[in-house]
Amino acid sequence: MHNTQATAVAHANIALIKYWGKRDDKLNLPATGSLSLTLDGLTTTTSVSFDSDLNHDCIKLNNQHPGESAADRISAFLNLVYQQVKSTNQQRPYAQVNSHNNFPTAAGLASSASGFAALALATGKALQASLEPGQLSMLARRGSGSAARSIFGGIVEMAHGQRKDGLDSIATQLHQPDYWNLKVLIAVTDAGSKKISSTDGMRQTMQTSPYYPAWIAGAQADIETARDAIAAKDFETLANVTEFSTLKMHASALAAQPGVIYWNAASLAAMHSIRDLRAAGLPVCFTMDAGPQVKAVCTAGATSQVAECLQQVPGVVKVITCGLGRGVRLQPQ
Ligand code: 2P0
Repeated sequence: MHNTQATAVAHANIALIKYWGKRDDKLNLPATGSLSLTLDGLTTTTSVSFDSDLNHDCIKLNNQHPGESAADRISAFLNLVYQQVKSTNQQRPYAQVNSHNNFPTAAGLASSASGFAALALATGKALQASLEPGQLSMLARRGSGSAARSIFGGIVEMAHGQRKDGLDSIATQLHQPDYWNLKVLIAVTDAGSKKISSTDGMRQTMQTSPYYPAWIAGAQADIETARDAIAAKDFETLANVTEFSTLKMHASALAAQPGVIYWNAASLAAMHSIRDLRAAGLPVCFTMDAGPQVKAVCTAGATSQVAECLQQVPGVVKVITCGLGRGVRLQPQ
């Protein structure tokens, strides 16, 4: 190998039924399954070029050198893909990695899902391997649990899996992006980066929250409820179980020691506004992740009313509207 290059594009995703907690740290296996929407609006484009003339990895995220820990995480991921693809423990060639998000990373929106999904495909291709979607999902999961879902477009389910080696902890597509015209409106309430990472928040919850066992106990039933509601296009049932899952996830985190609080005043105000809209008959519900942004999920016809309402919530600085997006793919050279 002298110089081999590939570029891949992936979208972020938002979980309706949440992943929160791990059954294995090293293999990054989730303690629960999850169910998500892949978002067309939030896109990462990543190119990987292995070059035998390099004497270290050259990594840039949005044209800047990332911090040491982010760079180490990416180099470790390149090692993993190389070992899997080449079935070897030999030292790999170094690589140049350039990754760009079309959304503000500083807005506290998760970029690890789209980031590791794009990196998995670009790295595999640059190594001249053709990886099946299931293999890509497994690799992406090692980078970040939510990245396993961004391999696929539309509506996606991530399996908890039973195996210790994680071979069955992969995502699959439930429905294509055009199956249901749903929109996700992201109400940005804080442009700063998040204070407690998902990985740390999960660990603290698992280790100290008395509500963690209850969170785990109900997760599978929530997935089944959501899967059935989606199959029937029953928005109301989907809305109820979506809010149930996110509120239970946050309740378990809030009850950790010390409590993990991702919400700010505007987050709470936005959740109330969304509840008010639903009470008035609009098909909309909320979900929140490991940060203060609130995501409203609605049917397409409700989009403008939901956007107007969110824009008026005190503390909401920006609203980003997304539809359902495609899975990871290569960018033609
Ligand atoms: C989710 N989140 O299902 C949940 C809900 C955030 C809250 O997946 O430790 O960055 O890298 O596997 O994937 C974010 O967690 O965590 C996440 P790691 P990740 O979307």
